[in-house]
Amino acid sequence: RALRDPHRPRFHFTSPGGWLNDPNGLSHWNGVYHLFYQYNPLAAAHHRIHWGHATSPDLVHWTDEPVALVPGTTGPDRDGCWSGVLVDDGGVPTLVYSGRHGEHELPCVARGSADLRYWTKDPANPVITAPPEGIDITAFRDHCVWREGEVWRQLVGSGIRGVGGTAFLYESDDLRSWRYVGPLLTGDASQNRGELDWTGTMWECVDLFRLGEDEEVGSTDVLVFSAWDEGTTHHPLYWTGRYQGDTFNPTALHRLDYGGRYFYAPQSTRDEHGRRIMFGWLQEGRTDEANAQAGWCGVMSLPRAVTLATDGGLHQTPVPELTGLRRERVEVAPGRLADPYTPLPAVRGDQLDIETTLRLAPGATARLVLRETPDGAERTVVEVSRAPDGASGTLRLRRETSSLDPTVDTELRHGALPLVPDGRVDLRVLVDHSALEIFANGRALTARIYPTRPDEAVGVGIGADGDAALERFDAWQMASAFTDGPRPLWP
Ligand code: DQQ
Repeated sequence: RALRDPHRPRFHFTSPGGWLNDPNGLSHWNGVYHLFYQYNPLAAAHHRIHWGHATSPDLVHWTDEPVALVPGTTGPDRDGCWSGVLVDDGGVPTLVYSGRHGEHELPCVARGSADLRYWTKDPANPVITAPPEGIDITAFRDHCVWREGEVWRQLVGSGIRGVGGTAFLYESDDLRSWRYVGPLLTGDASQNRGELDWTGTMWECVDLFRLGEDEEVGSTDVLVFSAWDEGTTHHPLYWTGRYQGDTFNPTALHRLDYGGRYFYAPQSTRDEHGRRIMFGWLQEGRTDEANAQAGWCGVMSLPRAVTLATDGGLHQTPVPELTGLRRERVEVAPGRLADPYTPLPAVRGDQLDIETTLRLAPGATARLVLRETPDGAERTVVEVSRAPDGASGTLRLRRETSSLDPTVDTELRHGALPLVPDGRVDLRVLVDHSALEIFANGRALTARIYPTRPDEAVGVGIGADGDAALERFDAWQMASAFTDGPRPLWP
């Protein structure tokens, strides 16, 4: 076991030790944010999953709470308490989650104490005893539950074999007895599997919400899911469209995060300020052996505020509360950017928040170099480009030189960048040891990087090919997010 793991983030939430995956039960309850998560406290491996729990007054500083759900010694969740949600059942906090036994996963319910610390499983679990009859399904798990008029409605993630991923709709008066309504929407899995918006053979962690709900007109419904196939986690996607009656009429399919599986199984909640807040799971990009040696793995994303973008997609940005972790600030003077890039000796670090505004002429590419060693052998590069015709753009994360360790994932990540006609790019980059979150004009790209000389890989630079200008550049060192002091570097 490594006595010191320099890849462990400090202002992203990680578990105290062991394995972490999906965010669960997200809620803002009497002024406190609750983050539950898929958790194996015993080892950095996905096995007999519990629900971990942490609370925060501000989405930034986190305190560990007792483990919320432990798999039963017998019963429907004896092999794991898989993903689910928290709802307010007339003042009683109630969890709906997937109990796993053998190869089966079925919906289970637990009631919480007023402080959301202690949970009692319902003796009637599982509350749905079998998937819909007569349908050949690929899987059946994960839940989205909401109140609609006098009834509860629930989506369970699934897939119809030979057709595609789906979400089954159910209805209930009491969260205990459920009537099957039908598939809300079904995808088409016959598309090329390699495509970055392939919808998969199963939809994990479906999340349905309305944006712009306070306005009479202009609201959009969003159905988020993670495309899965035969044990492989592909990427998070979302449909925009209209949820009405028992169906969802899609208008468009979008990629949620250009990092693909590095921002997986997201879940969102509407907080007490009316904001749509989303978290996702940052998977590791190193080997299972490296995770086991580190003794911890899995990172929770920073909380994102999600709103409607002018092009009909989602605009994502880290919540403003995160600025509370900013410490020393360094500013870089505006000017033209040089080819290929200029080191910025004043901006060094592996725990940084960088906010910059760039202006790209048609055909130009601007780059931000991060986590560079003094000899340049390791470096990670964020690139934003504008096509020669000026109309479209691309966001790229070049990780091929991010690590000299041949066992870590260094694949390129990229996606479309919306560019207003004047070529302006608002770029925000958060570097937290191995965790990297990039936001460019509201589009997100999340990934992991593992330099082999992490203490030396602290250089930052900025440059361009073609005609690009720097209009603003500010960088801050970031403090740790844990109220009980930083996570130990060894669990
Ligand atoms: N992880 C959970 C499942 C979910 C998957 C198991 C997504 O409930 O489908 O830990 O990462």
